[in-house]
Amino acid sequence: MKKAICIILAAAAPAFAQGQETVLRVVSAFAENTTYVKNFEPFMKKLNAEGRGSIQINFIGGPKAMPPFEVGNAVRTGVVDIGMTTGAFYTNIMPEADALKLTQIPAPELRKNGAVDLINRVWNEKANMQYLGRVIDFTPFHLYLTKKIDKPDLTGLKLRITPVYRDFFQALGATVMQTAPGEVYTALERGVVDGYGWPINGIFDFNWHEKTKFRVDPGFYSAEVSLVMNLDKWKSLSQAQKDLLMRHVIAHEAANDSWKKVNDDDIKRQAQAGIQVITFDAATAKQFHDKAYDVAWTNLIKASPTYGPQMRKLFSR
Ligand code: 173
Repeated sequence: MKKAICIILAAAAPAFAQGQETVLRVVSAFAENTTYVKNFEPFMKKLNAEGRGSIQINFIGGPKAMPPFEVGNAVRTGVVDIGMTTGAFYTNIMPEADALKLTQIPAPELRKNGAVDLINRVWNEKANMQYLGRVIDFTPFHLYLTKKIDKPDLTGLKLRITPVYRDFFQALGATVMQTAPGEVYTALERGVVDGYGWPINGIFDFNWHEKTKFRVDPGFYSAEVSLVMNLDKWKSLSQAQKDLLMRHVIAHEAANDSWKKVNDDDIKRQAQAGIQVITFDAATAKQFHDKAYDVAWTNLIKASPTYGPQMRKLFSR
């Protein structure tokens, strides 16, 4: 008799757990009016519609709510539940964060080849984060300039950077200055910098086209923006809540090829805005591109001798 009651209660437990609605507080390292947040809005809408009674997203805001370089720590400590941010913005937590820009295969494949498991081992252990999934993919970074160069020599140029570009631009001779995206326009306007690193898309969100004369091709790396979640909060979810959340994340991730069109459109728009493209001959272009990866992997492996080599193996084509 006792046993029967236990079985009934055990069977009912998931139903009770489902009955509790969990509200997840989300902050973005990118501003509300940017393409990155706009692309994320349908995700939140769909999840909130389907997650009624189970999981709800409460979008707190972007850099007005929290400085972009603090989002990682806020997720780590549980001040917020989920951050939409990029690894470069939380290298203060661990050097491996910035390695996500080095992936050369699409995010859904990284789930299959074990890379996401490796990411989660590191993110769990070092950052108290659960890595949920990638919201930007298929998007290279570029160097944008106010002055012309005719070879990949950045000597004498002062460039706005984040950790994404620091080692590479310095290896090419540049002087660098780190700023949040929100400070780039003023830095350009005042002539404090001669250029900046940024993905192929998005410069119009900040009106930087007004101050940009050149873009250097080829691009390099793969711009990474992802959803990361406080690990304790993740563990507190029921299996049904985790499944629901991940189903939406994985569907969103699988639709990331939409960025290809965004990027094509922005390339056209940049040309219309009068931004000239600086190119190199094929051999020099390959050197430029390869150097970006060599410099980044060398430094990552130095900083992370255990995980760096494993990441390189699973992230590279
Ligand atoms: O340039 C940056 O601020 C940066 O590091 C970044 C990373 C991913 C997407 C967009 C910008």
